[in-house]
Amino acid sequence: MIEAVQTSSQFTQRVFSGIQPSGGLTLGNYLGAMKRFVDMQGQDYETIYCMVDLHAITVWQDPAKLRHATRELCAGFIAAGIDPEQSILFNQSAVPEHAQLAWIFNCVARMGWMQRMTQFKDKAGKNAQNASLGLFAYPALMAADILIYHATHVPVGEDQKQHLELTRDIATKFNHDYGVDFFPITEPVIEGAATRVMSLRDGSKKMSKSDPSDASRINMTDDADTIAKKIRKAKTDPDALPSEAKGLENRPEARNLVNIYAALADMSVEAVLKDAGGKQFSEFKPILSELAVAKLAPISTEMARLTQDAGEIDKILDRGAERAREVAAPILKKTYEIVGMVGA
Ligand code: AQP
Repeated sequence: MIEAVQTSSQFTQRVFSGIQPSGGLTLGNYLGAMKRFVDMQGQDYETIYCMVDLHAITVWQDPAKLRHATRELCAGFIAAGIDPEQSILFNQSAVPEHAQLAWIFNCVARMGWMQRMTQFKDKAGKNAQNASLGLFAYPALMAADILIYHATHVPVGEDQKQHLELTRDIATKFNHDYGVDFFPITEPVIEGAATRVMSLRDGSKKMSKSDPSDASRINMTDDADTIAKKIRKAKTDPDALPSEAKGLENRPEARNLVNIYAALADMSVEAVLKDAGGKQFSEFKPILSELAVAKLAPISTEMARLTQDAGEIDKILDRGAERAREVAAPILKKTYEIVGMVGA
């Protein structure tokens, strides 16, 4: 018989989020995710952050580059302010419980739910028949990443909202199908000025590490000159900046640069426009570059320094995986019991 399980109100306040080592970190990843991970550390939550390498291989990755990107991402987390003692920091494949729970969730999620996922449609493009099965199943693995820790809060960028809704649907269906209150209904935390940082070349497209155009994004490894050059060349319109946020409507490129400034400066968009309203981009862009370099250079310098010591990074990841398994293993065991698996 299944023992009584926790009720939702008894779940520990626990934050989980991850980033794919599918290339270098972008300013979008930093402002939309990592900077906010740092803000949530040391609050009233346990914080668990992951390099989601199993997600990265849903699209083919060169093995040597994947190894490097995973270590560099770990260095990025630390350089941005994640303390591997205070938070649990590890890579996904080192904790097999993620993939094990994902299989259970593959059997809970419905084909129709997965077929509605816009990220799959975007990433698979016109050639969906040739996309990997893993890319299609990605959101079920993401649900497992979150729920294997009974995470209650997940800070993400706007692009992950639909996957978070699916995570809630999977938890609800599992709880309903097995008559338990075992998995929490996780809250997405999507807030701040930079929940969707756009491409510098096209204000209708998300800034992304896999965009073929390097000029479309600021990489966390870019040096000061490169950052300044990319901002100087960023697409804009001919008008001056408005002095109120509603003046940014239908001006996606202008809105993007103002949002980036606001997020980097920890200011509201309104406060930025109070100062910058009336300025031409020729005047605003250098101010933005200066701020971006001031905020990002210390992180990229520290990231480069830490990345050089692969042995030290591996030790941090190993220790993080050990701590993650201490949380994940009992939750997987209980899930297996609920589902009716014998043994384990
Ligand atoms: N442009 C963005 N603006 C705000 N947040 C963003 N995130 C990603 N891009 C932006 C957030 O970063 C976290 C980690 O994302 P990910 O690496 O797991 O995958 P992704 O969302 O698919 O990011 P990319 O850069 O576009 O990667 P590729 O190109 O490999 O697909 C998430 O919280 C995401 O919301």
